[in-house]
Amino acid sequence: MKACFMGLGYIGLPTSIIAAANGIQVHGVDINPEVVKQTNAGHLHIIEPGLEEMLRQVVSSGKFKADVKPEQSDAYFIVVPTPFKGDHQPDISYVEAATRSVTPLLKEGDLFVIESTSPVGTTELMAELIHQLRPELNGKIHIAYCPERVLPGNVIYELTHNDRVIGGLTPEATQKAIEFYATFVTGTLHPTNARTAEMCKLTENSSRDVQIAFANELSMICEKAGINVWDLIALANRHPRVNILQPGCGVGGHCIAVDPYFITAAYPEQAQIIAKARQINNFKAQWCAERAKNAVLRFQLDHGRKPQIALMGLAFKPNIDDLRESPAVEIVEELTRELADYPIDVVEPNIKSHPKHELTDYRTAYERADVVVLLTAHEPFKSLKWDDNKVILDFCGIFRR
Ligand code: SAJ
Repeated sequence: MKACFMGLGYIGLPTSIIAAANGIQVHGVDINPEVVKQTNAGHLHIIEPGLEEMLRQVVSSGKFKADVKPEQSDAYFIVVPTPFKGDHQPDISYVEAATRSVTPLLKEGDLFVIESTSPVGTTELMAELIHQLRPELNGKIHIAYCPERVLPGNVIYELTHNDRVIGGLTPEATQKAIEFYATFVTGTLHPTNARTAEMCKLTENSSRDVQIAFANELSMICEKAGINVWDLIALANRHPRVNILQPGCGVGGHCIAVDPYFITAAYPEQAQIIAKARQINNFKAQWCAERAKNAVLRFQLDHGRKPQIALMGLAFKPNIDDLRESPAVEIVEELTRELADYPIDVVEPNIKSHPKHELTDYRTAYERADVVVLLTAHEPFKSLKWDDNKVILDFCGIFRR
């Protein structure tokens, strides 16, 4: 069995490496020649624990080869990004380009799977495209959609252990795709149709976004009501059927803050809660920035001097070095711009340097700060001691006060 993976990014690369480690002959394709060069040399261009060793093994065993062009295979996987164009309208042009580039190689009986997060109907659209370009293959290619659901940082475990949803355009295509994934997935493979599988991926991340929006809304209500939101949520969660998530300074990353727009763009009239949740989670970052600015100005009024400020955390979630779509970065940008003539320390313990901000050690920044703004709940921050002499804005629940 030979498989061609189109896209060697955060999902395509780990999936193709794990497939190769399980006996599949893999041809991994990326349009970036530097990625191809590094990958063939056994260097991982993404950060993922344990994966580089696996890459080296499959490269040296000859099971994995990266290239800038696809090669004839038995199965093709589209794992390219689906960004936005204009006002949060999904752009499937990379999926289309990857589909076009493998179409000339297709032969009867092949499997063609889209993994890229995609608007509902994309698999059908790509099937039409393939049939248009290769009419003789109409009905002879097995086409399916199979979303991934792994958590960056735990990819090797989750790629092999998580259940997966597999939706073919025909029951035979679903079956063919299930047989492929069964070579390396020990979780249950759930058969469905392509549209349901596409919607399932969007639903999972939208569900989490809506639940986080609920926690963020509670945090803003509690501030007005003079209630500790962390205590409140912990107490409400003692109910056997309540499980509220944690508030923060907004929602970041490339998935949860993005995928709901795939639904709202296509179904604007129906997707009311989903759209509102996006607004609330975006607004939460502005709300935090406003609170921080007010605290700084209040300190200056009360003490007759400018406070030393510590902005703690840039990553989009705890204990990672990923700053993509991070609300903490958005808040730090706004505060360093609007409070440009104030002494500010920016802290991010998971990265060595930042192109724009000089980084300060978290203990030094905390100790000398008058106003502390906690943005990301990194583990090391939990060792800091609460200090009544500081104004501490704990947006991510380090002190739970
Ligand atoms: N967050 C909160 N409160 C919480 C939980 C998370 O504010 O209680 C925030 C985080 O700080 C972060 C954002 O939400 O800014 C997203 O973090 P996350 O850990 O919830 O999720 P991601 O974006 O790292 O990964 C998600 C996962 N999806 C779900 O949990 C439904 C993952 O399984 C998906 O594979 C991934 O999106 C993806 O690629 O789609």
